[in-house]
Amino acid sequence: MKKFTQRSTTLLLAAGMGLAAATAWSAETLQDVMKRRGLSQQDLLAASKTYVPTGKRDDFIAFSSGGQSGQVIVYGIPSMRILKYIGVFTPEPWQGYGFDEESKAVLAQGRIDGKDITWGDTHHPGMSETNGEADGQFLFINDKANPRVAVLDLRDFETKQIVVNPIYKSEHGGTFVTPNTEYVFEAAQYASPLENKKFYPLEEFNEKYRGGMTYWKFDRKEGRIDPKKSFSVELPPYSQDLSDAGKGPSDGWSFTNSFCSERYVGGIEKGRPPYEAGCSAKDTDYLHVINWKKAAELVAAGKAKKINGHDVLMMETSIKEGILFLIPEPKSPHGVDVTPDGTKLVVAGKLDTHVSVYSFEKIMAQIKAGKFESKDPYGIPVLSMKDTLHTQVSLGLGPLHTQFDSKTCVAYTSLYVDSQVAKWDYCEGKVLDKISVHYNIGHLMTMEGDTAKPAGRYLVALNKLSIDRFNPVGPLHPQNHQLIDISNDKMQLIYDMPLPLGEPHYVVAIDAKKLKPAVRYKLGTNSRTDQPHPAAVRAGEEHTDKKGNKVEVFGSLIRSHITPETIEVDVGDEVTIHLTNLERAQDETHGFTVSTYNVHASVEPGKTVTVKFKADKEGVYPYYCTEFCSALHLEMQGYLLVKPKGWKASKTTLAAGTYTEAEYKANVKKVADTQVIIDSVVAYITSVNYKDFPDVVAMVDDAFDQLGKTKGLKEKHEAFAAKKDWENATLWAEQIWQYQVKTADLGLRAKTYLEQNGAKKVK
Ligand code: RUQ
Ligand code: CUA
Repeated sequence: MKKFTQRSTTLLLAAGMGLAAATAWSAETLQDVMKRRGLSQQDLLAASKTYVPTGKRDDFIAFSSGGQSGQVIVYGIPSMRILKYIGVFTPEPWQGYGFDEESKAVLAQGRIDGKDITWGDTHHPGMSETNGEADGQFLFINDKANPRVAVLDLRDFETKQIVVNPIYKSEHGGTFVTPNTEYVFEAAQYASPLENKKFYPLEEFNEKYRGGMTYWKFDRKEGRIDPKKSFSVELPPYSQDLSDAGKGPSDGWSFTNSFCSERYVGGIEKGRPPYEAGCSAKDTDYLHVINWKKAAELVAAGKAKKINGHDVLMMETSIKEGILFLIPEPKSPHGVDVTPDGTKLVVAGKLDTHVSVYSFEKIMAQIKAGKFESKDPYGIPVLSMKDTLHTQVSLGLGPLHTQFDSKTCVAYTSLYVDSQVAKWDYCEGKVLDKISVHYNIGHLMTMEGDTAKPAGRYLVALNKLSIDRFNPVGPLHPQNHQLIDISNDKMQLIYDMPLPLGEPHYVVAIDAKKLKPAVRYKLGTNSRTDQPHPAAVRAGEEHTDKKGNKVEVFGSLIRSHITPETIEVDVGDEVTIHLTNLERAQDETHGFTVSTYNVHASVEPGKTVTVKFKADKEGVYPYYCTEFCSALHLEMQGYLLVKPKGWKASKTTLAAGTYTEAEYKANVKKVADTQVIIDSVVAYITSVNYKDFPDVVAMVDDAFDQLGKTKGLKEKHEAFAAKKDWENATLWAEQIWQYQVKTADLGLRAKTYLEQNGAKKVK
């Protein structure tokens, strides 16, 4: 401890006086490095396109599905540096997600039939849009296995809500948003009876099993889905797959693919060929075309039927009201993607070498003229494929998904079997370029490529297999996200990123400038509800209540101190600990845990978090801060004392330390020396235009906040010294220094910031 103290004083002195260690630059040249590492010119070019120097930031932020982890992965483009994993459908310890009461309440919304589901098969993230453009406010993501949708707020990158689909048993084609995020929608995948827990044998598949499209109403002001205003459209058991929302001229409509419209069931155990044969026997499946705007009006007019308490527009009604149509599409398609101008939709064939481009105008003309080539077995009008197609283009084997460029008419389609990306022109119907990827690409993604205004520049290939691309880590391989530069005529592969968390089906990216995340919460916020936390406290308001066997602690956290530092309870008590992080400083997160009680909280500046447990084991349980928040982070500690039944104290005083006058004097000198540094830093900061730098203003406020806490302590240690109580005198002097260190730390950070960002002398 002593040693550390001396060293940090020296460090502070060194930094305060602007001393820096001498840096010896390597004498190696670029050519030397290329030779030593076996790099080509091409490699260097790729490196220079992705390298983001220290202190600089990425241009785009990507939100990737975390696949089976049930999380969202955030990374930067072009550096491909991972910035965050966000807990969504599954507990995530770092963020205390699932370990504190506020986040447990969010996860509890995702329970199905009263049971916790602690995994998720996350597939498709979708960003909120305003006028068809990505607005950086919210992110949505679905769970295919357990049909759920989550809402994340991009002000704090936290999961705020989980809704369970009331009528499906699985869903894949979600989440997609309408151009003003009026609705977030998802399509059922594997057909099943819509009524909860109803059993029908497979022999009644055609009659009793159903698919559907669910339109979740999003309340942007609340930042939540409103299940009461949401509805579904009942569909035949055709395995509805990926979908997209119309935009521009096609706004108000949604488009959904399907596979296995053969309605084949049974397989081997029923003495029939397997699903894969039965589900791809016919040449075509159905593209579902739905007028969701009109569907919403019909639901509002009371034309829906309640199933499991949820409004469902039955097929009969949809047919009668003319809001549901089918168009044949080449068999077993995968993605359907609406072009940025909303005039066309691209359907990828999967088992066909073609992508089919449908014209929205032609679709509408056929519907208006009532020209249907047939009806499906449920009576849904079927439009002619020939009469609605704009063009078909042969791209290669296994086309899956399509994304768009900022350049008009330019699209990119993933070719799963060929392991390639095809760049092509969907207006003229011709291939422009192809590039190999590694390997077996599923989705692909361009910057804001789902929106009315794609940003171009980069494309990410989400490859299902990585095989030999990375250092081997056992039979389970990471996925491979490959970054491709699309700013020129020829595509160039520039980076391989292993993604080690589940199979990330899809990812979306947004211009980093559109994101405006907060750095702190308003003091005392429950971040999961965005409301003031009823158990929040300000400094000095901390207290503990005990009623019967319930102990409730209203505490706080600030460098480097947990209030309270001792919690005494009786065995069997129910303990609730609320903690408010009183910090204002950026990045001053404190964590909190109690030994062996399986609780953890991440408490960012301003946040209030609650942990709860039953103190069912007598004994001594240290609690501490789990984030290395300050030089005295390890000392940010306390004890939970769980007393046995009928326990009586025998001693009532704590052991005294041994301190001398010399130690006291040394501490007083240390305080005086540190004050000199603080004064010099303050003199520098106030000599420049620091008020023009909001980040610095926040740091300076925080620094003075810390320094303000020394008030009255000088009188205190001097009074103890007068009584020759060297322990109290020394420790209170030390406490002044603790506040000074935090002040100086902030002041030096502010000074460095100002020096590096061109602050100018005032006066
Ligand atoms: S899927 S590889 Cu789950 Cu989006 Cu197409
Ligand atoms: Cu607070 Cu470590």
